[in-house]
Amino acid sequence: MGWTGLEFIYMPASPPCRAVWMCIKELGLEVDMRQIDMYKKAEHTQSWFVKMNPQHTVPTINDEGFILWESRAIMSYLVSKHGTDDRLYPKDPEKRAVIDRMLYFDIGTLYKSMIDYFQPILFNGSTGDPIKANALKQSLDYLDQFLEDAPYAAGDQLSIADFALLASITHLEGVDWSYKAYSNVNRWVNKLKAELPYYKECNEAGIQMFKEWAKSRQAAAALLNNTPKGRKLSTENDN
Ligand SMILES: N[C@@H](CCC(=O)N[C@@H](CS)C(=O)NCC(=O)O)C(=O)O
Repeated sequence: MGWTGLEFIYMPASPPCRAVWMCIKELGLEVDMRQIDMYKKAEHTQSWFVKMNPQHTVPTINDEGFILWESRAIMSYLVSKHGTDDRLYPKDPEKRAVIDRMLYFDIGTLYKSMIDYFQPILFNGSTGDPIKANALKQSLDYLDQFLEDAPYAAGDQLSIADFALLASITHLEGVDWSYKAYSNVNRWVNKLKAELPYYKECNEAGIQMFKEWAKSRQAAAALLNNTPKGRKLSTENDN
């Protein structure tokens, strides 16, 4: 495939990248996929990338010179700029407001509670903080309530909020944190996995990649802390 004019810089293990990738697929966009290696080569710290995105985060897109990062902003931009309709992010103020509410819930509450809990475990080898675990459980409870009567994250229709939240929730599969007890969340995840023809392509290898990286972090932490090898990550099942 030749140069499409729209470059998508990503790493499959990154949930926000998986969300944008699903959005690209749903919109049927042709993009230049530029995968970078952040784990071994720290390619996101290289000057070409930092010049482009001083925050050096993926996903980042380059749409004929227009550079944008922040996955949720990228998704709304892609729908507005390249969507054949506004289905995934309707212009109707109320519909859009509900989608925005869910996107803010994801970045500010759900995904944040996951990062807050797992980051110290994966980066510092610490055992899970029960207060942070509770915050994560509470976020999952909220999402479970939101999905009680709704087939999709923001109501009756698939939207970019589903991509953001689905990528966040399935990230838990990489650290063996079971969300099955949240029955509405579980039903919604299974429904989307079955409905979205691109789910596997955009998610499975990335989740596996994250899982292996998380295991290697755990082994390194075990060595550092002189704890027995193979110690399980502190997950919900241990609490
Ligand atoms: N809120 C951002 C988060 C992006 C983010 O933190 N991405 C991670 C990978 S999951 C990253 O690029 N980290 C590298 C860094 O911060 O240097 C989004 O949704 O795009």
